[in-house]
Amino acid sequence: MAARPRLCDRYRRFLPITDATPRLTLGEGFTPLVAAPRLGARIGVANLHLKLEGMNPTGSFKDRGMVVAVSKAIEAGATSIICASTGNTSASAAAYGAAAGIEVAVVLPKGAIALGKLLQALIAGAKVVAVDGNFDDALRVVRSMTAASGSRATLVNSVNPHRIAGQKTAAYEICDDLGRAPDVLAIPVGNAGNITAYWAGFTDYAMAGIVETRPRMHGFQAAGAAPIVEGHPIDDPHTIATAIKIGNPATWAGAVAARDESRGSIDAVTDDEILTAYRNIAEFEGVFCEPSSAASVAGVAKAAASGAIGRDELVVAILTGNGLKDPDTAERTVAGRIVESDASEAGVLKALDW
Ligand code: AN7
Repeated sequence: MAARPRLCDRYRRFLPITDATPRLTLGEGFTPLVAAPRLGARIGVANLHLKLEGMNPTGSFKDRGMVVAVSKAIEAGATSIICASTGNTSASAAAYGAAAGIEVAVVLPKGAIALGKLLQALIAGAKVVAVDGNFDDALRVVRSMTAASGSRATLVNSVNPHRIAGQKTAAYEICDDLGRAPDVLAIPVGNAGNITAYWAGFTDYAMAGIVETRPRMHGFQAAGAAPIVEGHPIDDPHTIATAIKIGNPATWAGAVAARDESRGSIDAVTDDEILTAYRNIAEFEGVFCEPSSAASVAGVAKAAASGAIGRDELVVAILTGNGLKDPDTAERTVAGRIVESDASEAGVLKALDW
């Protein structure tokens, strides 16, 4: 496997990996960074790139951090892991836990998880508990369950520093692919671990002298779940972007530091703006991402319109998860588009209006 090393080997000098760390992998990382000229022209930026994190093994960026967190958990002797999740963390924990042969428990807000993500956790054999409450309630429960030393399970939410360490690798990949850091990094913000990890990753590369600059970090929350924008926790967050439906982000301070140190911003985008971006990403670039991921592109469109992002800046938007995870939102978006016909050439020509 010389041609394509493991992610943890490629960036080992920046990761908490030692010779004692088990070599676990599902082939995470190395995701495409693709130019998006048609989408860029549509939303007012001339040099837009999309980082396709939905190409990770379980279809989201979570795998970068999960591979490190689960490896370190096993190294420390853990036999079970637990997390709260809006869906993607649980899908990733279930998969890496299965591959490692350890017990996985996931605690989810009842009725608020995209179908694909729920099925990923179940099919991998995780124990799934749906609680009467939102993500913030679920996180509170699992944090208190694992707070005592000697707890039977390792917490693999992004409050686990190994998760953040692994997620930094996406920033390294972007710099390696571009040969420089971008001017702007646009990213959805939920629990705020990822924006924190990217900023740490860009900072690692700048400190190591691999890049000369760091990007402005532009984070975007859904308008009904925008605690950092509003400056206080939201008790009852709401948005169609269920992955980022979070009212009290665990890594709030990290997001604020990334924003301020980079002279960036954290802004809100409405569900309508998210859904417009979700359709545009697919229709102009052929990339199917999940609604929460489209918050990054919705945010770039908004910031380009206001002048906060300049037309000629090098912009990278992170598409954090795969569109196939949330078939219900996709189905609602395209409802009524199928035209029926009898099985004849004439019928199909007529149906196509050709
Ligand atoms: C597709 O899975 O919080 O700001 O429990 O799934 O690091 O939380 C997911 C978050 C963006 C936000 N895009 O990242 C979970 C969870 C997608 C996501 C985010 C999530 P953070």
